[in-house]
Amino acid sequence: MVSTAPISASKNDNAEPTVHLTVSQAVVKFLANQFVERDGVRTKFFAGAFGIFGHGNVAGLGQALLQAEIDAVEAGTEPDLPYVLGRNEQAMVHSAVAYARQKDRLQAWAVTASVGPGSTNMLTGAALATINRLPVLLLPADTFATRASAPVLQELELPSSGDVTVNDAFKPLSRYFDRVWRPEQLPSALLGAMRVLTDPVETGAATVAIPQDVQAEAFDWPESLFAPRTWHMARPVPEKSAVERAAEVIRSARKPLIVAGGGVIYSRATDALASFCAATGIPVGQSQAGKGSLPYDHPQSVGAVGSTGTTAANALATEADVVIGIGTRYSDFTTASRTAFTNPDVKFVNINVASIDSVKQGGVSVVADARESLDALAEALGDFTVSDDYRSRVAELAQAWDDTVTSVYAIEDSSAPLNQNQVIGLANTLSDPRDVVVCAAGSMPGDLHKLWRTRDAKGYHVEYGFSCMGYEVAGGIGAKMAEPDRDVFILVGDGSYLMMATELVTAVQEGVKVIMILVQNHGFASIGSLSESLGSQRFGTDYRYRSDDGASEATGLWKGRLDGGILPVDLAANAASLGVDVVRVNNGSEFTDAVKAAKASETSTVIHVETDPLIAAPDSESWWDVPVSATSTLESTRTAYETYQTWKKIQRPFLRPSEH
Ligand SMILES: Cc1ncc(C[n+]2csc(CCOP(=O)(O)OP(=O)(O)O)c2C)c(N)n1
Ligand SMILES: [Mg+2]
Repeated sequence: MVSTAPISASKNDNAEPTVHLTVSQAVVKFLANQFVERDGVRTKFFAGAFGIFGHGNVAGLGQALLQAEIDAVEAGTEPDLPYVLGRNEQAMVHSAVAYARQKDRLQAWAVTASVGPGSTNMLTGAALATINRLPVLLLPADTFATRASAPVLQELELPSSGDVTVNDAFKPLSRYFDRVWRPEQLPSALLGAMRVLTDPVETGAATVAIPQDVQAEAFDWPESLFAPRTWHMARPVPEKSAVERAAEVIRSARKPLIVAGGGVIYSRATDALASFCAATGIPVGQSQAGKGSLPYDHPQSVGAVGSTGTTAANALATEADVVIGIGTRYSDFTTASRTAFTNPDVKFVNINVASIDSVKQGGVSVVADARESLDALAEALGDFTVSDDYRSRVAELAQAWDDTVTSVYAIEDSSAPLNQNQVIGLANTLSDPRDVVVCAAGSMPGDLHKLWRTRDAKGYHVEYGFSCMGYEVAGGIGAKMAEPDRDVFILVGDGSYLMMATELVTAVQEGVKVIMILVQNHGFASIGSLSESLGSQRFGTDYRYRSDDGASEATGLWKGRLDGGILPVDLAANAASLGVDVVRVNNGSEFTDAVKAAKASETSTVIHVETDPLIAAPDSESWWDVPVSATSTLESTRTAYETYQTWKKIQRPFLRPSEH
């Protein structure tokens, strides 16, 4: 029964002092007081807030950021949450995510956008963050909680539901989603977001949508909401029995192969991996996110594995009797769409902090931090080592691939036009070991995966979870903001550049220096060659005028095929118009001079180079599953379908019964 007696005097009065602030001011104050700690090192978690204002956030979060900035200027300190104006909301999320990646997820950004299109522009960024397991706090503005003036500009107005707004589209793309209809909900929403952002298993986009009226509403917040909070970033240790099971399988191996993913780098397990494989002799193939987990010239490094792998890693993958995945999501590119590991007796050991990844191929699952697991496994394996024969075979294969790289990097005539392999080679050899290469979509990610000689764990930044055209410029800027002491080389195709070159303006505004290599090949070299290999004849992949081939005389509406002359676009002039230095280069000698000047410069440079889209990187006899039309009037498609069927026979599901 509920007591109706007077409260006894011994009960404490919990009322604590309060602070009178708007919801937005409370958000800014709270975020400025969040810290993370890992391995005893404590860091301020939020580097700042990117934002583009509109009526949904200008007077709410905009006012709060302004107030924080003015307070800081007056006090001679840093603002609580330094504000950066971007040019496109999607791009701001890319910059934020790239920053977090470069910081091994120990720091992140908030991104605020106006209601409606400003907010939905962030959806692509949300997906990219969540897929790549990188933290970003999204603060989309939402339509009125009170509905006082509904429907407001840019409101969805769904006839079937009064509480759905465009921001509901963030739900499947976010690892945490909340909408703050009332100020009282804010503390739990912020705690929920922080929990996810600082958890290596859960991390991704955390979205807190705040209606525009609620943003501006005042409330009396308990002071403790703004007390500094330190979030411990966990390193879960592996279960003893799981380590024993893993060690038993590895001990039985004669031809083991490690597949290292991004988790190795985020966990800062690269030194542990280097000593583990040096001691055991187990070679290491690397996924896109895992490239850099060993320097390219480490004796056990066999470079990229999978569809865009090296001949060395892919040969070892075919033979491997035990595959040890560490911190990898086993994407289709890493497994060559499950055609890479075809030894009929292959067994898997999967070390991953996220259980979803640890069970992917079947086999032994070790759900734990990469560094902790490597240390435990090294101890359990004692003096286990692969045979001398296997060590020599690994060395031979790695050397053969390195020779291939040397041969495609070579430039015989420094006054001749460059191909893409040579562009990559020059950028690689002219960059310093700690410099960072940034890329995301097109033919370059695959070519970089194969060819780039990575010398530093953070020197390779190719976003290939979402492979989002348009990430390059914004991502490069985020990477540079995270680590100003490294030069950032953005390698971008003309297609990606045209999708989102806008953030060059932000780079100029912020004094963020990047070196951008803009590879003009007049369309999609990547999808062009994919299309050709699938019998689709490079359809729709060149940037060309329409020819009058097949033009419709009947109606005059169809002007012919897109196979006319090359369009007269001048991307160098376009980049120059955004305020950066631009150099047009035509050969190796000019390219070299341009990179040297760009490195010496204090400001951003775009190096514009034309290449032939038909010259590809060396092949590594691998595959990627892209289904071909099963019936066609086109001979090219029918032939491609036959080849497709052959590969499909090799594809294996790799789900094995548990042996333990
Ligand atoms: C946002 C987005 N749209 C479409 C794609 C599919 N896609 C992948 S690569 C590519 C072409 C890229 O062209 P470009 O940047 O010029 O690089 P190139 O292929 O010429 O090297 C396309 C359309 C994508 N990855 N991202
Ligand atoms: Mg192109």
